[in-house]
Amino acid sequence: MTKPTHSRREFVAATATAAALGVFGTAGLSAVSAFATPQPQPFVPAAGLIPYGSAVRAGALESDPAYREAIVANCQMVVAEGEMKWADIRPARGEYRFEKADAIIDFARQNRLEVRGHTLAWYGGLPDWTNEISSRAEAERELVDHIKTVVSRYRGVIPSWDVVNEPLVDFPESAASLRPSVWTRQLGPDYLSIALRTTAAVDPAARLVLNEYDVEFKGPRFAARRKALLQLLRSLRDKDVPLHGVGLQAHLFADRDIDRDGLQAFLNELAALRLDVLITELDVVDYELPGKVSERDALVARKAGEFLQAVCDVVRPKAILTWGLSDRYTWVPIYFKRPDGMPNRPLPFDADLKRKPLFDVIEQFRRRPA
Ligand code: 9MR
Repeated sequence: MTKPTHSRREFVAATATAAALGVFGTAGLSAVSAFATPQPQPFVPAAGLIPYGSAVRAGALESDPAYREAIVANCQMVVAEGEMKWADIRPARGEYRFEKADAIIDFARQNRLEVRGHTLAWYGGLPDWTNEISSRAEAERELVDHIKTVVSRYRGVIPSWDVVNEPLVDFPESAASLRPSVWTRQLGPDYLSIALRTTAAVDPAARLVLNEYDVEFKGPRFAARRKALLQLLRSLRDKDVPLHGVGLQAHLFADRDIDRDGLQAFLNELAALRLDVLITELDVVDYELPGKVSERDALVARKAGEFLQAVCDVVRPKAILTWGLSDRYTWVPIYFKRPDGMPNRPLPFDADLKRKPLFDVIEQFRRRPA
């Protein structure tokens, strides 16, 4: 692994105070009560840098020491790629399984990393049994029970949650164009306020985030998404529904243009609503890019740079997370395999854990003064 340009030491020093305040807790993790630490203190990024983090996989953290070390060396924050989704936590009705989620918390605590929670109310990542939910009362009971159980377990440990994930259809007409799911079928748009209000009630100190994708590009579909999302955010605000931030997933595509003006106008509206901006799942889908690796890596970094420039020129994101650290573990080939059969390279480190130009671009924006 190449030596990172910023050291973990900086972060550890800056978080010593937070540790002293009990942010990370000291208890073992075998008992549920181990998570019942005091309310989270505000996260203090090293030397004013924007904190950087990555989605992680519990299995890989356990089986792959080099990957684990790379995460520890380069991240200040982690988010579970799947282990806190319904499918993992609720494999069967009435059953909660926390082994894998707890393993990530345990890893983060041992290495003084902050954890973001992902995700509580989503149409995806649901276990099959949720298809049997057949009434409004049952849906509300399951959603509320899930949020109460999961959020209270990690109260004081997870200071920021992607409560709502991907609420809109691909090409929305308005805020009413919610993506169909068991939640919209049974609860309609109320599922959003139920999820957000329940999370706030269970952990009043948690920062509540609505996480969405495909809002940064040029073209009518993306403009419609920004417009519908703003409408949705305003309607939540009008109803006094608690919400603190918007997550821009930022699954960028090398062949799509960033709409700098459209994105900045959107971000200015978020600022007017006093909503935080987080970059939550950055990566660059490279399936249509040339095969030559150096050329491809440069184009991936350039695309991310264009996006980060557009964002950071108008707001300072509270965090920048990529959806994985290394090309060794990425969701991209599930949907976007390259036609030439070469492996995808969407992330800041390659499959051998060597740093790529994308890492340097992120680093450059993290270091920009506030
Ligand atoms: O990367 C995740 C993949 O491993 C899972 O199979 C999938 C379904 O749970 O979700 C992927 O993560 C998604 C994230 O939760 C929400 N935004 C899009 C991400 C990539 O598909």
